[in-house]
Formats: sequence, C-alpha cells, structure tokens
Amino acid sequence: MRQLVCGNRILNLAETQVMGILNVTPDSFSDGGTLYSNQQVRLDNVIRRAEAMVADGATILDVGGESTRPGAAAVSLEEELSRVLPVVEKIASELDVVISVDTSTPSVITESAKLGAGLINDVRALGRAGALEAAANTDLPICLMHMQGSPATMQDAPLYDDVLDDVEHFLLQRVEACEVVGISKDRLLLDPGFGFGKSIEHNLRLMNNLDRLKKHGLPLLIGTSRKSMIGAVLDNEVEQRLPGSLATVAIAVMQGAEIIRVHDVAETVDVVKMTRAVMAETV
Ligand code: 7PM
Repeated sequence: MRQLVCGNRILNLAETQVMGILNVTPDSFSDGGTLYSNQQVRLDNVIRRAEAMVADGATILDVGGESTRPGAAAVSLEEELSRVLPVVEKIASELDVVISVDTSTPSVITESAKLGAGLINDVRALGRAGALEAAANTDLPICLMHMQGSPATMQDAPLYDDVLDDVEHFLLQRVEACEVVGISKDRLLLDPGFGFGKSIEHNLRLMNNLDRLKKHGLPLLIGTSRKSMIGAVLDNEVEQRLPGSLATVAIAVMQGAEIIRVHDVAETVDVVKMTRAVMAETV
C-alpha cells in the first residue's frame, strides 16, 4: 500500500512524490512549443527538460501526447503514438525516473508499457473502449481521474448535485470496473481532476475536502499547476500562477496527497519538504 510498484521501479508513497509534466503537444499551454515543433517531437529538447526535472527532484515524469485543454481537437492514434513512444523509449534508456503516460488510448497504454513506462495516467479513467483491458494486461499502476463531460465542452456549464458526492461515486465506480477486469486496488490511484468539468467553486470545494477521497485508502494524485482555478482567484495569467499553485501544493500535502503533478518541480519540492517538516514536527 505504501509502496507502488511501477514496472522496474518502486515509489515510496510514505514520502510525497513530485511528478513533472512533460507535454509533447503543439499547443501545450506551458511548455511553449519547444518540445514540439514543425509537426514533430524535439527529442533532444525533451530529454534536456526531463533531465532538469529529475535533477530538481521529480521522481515521476508525466508524458502526454494528447492535449486535454478545454476545447482541444482530438488527436489521431498514429499522431499520439508517434509523439509518445519515442519519448518513453528515450527516457527509459537514459534516466532513473518513473515514466507516467498521460493517455486514454488502448494501444498507447500497451506499447508504452512494453517500452518501459511505469504508470498509466488516464484523465478518462479507462473509460474508452478497450482501455480497461489494455491496462489490465500491463502490470502497471493506473491513475483514475474524474472528468465531467469531455475536453471539448466540459467547461461550458459544469453542474453537480454535490461535486464531492459525484466525484467520489464516479471514482469508486471506476475502481469497481477495474477490479472486474482484474486490476487490483493496490494498482490504483485517485485524482479529483481539477479543472476537468468544474467551476472555480467546484475546484475549491474539492481542494478543501480531499479527505472525501483519501478515506478510501488509495493514493491521491493532485494536479492544479498553473490551472485556471488559480487564475480565477488571483486574476492573473498562466505565467504568474506559480505562487498560487504552490499554495495548493501545501494544502494538498497537508491533506495527505501522495503525488503532486506540476510544471515547476524545484519550487514544488521545497514546498513539499517544508509542509512535510511541519506535519512531522521535525526535519
Ligand atoms: C490545458 C489545460 C492543457 C489543462 C493541459 C491541461 C491533469 C492530468 C492534465 C490532472 C491528472 C495540465 C492539464 N491535468 N492528469 N492531465 N490530473 N492525473 O495542466 O489534474 O497539464 S492536463
């Protein structure tokens, strides 16, 4: 339970782990296109960025080839495979880090696992046809994230009876669906999915009530880095959201989140250390 077996690497979840975001998409709202240009992944730039994040203390790198930005266009299977697989292969051969693959696509799950991925991170919680089976056939851990609607329209009019109930029930149903295909609970992580079909108030309420997910005993993964929930509170642009993002990191760590998904690894590692020292009342 405290140890997560990620392929050939083990994560100690008694310590908070920092996951660095490595988007290999043309329209990533934070990586500025330097990892992808002229319709292709810039492998040399990707490796340089990956190395820097590992040096800064990331123990997981999240490789994503499909933009889940609100309103984003769908990516073809060929395109997603050609963006993600070379990056997984290269990082697996060069760096000591767990590779997480941000995908909902069965063949990306299958092929990434063969090339050395250590974790599957699916914003659709294995909801696509064939995804449950593909994931079951790897022996990798899987992060199940909550999303209301689909990226194209999810931010149009997010509506819940009670966002805490809905997110909790959805994720528990996905845990059940996983168990039915033979994915045991000890391979699963939960994520409320900040910004995925949620108003500012929904996001704030989820952030203030992580205990509702935590109480099920599965590790929590939290991703708020530079998101619009921060921009809405602080009335600022993406490049000004680091302090706000770090505040949410401290709040998530205080509530027991095990994995923190961020763009700014070095700053996050410091906030995690400081927060954990307070919680432990010792260095
Ligand atoms: C535009 C808007 C581009 C939002 C990218 C994003 C999460 C995730 C993403 C999360 C997990 C981003 C998001 N967010 N996976 N993938 N949890 N598990 O900020 O919160 O990178 S995409």
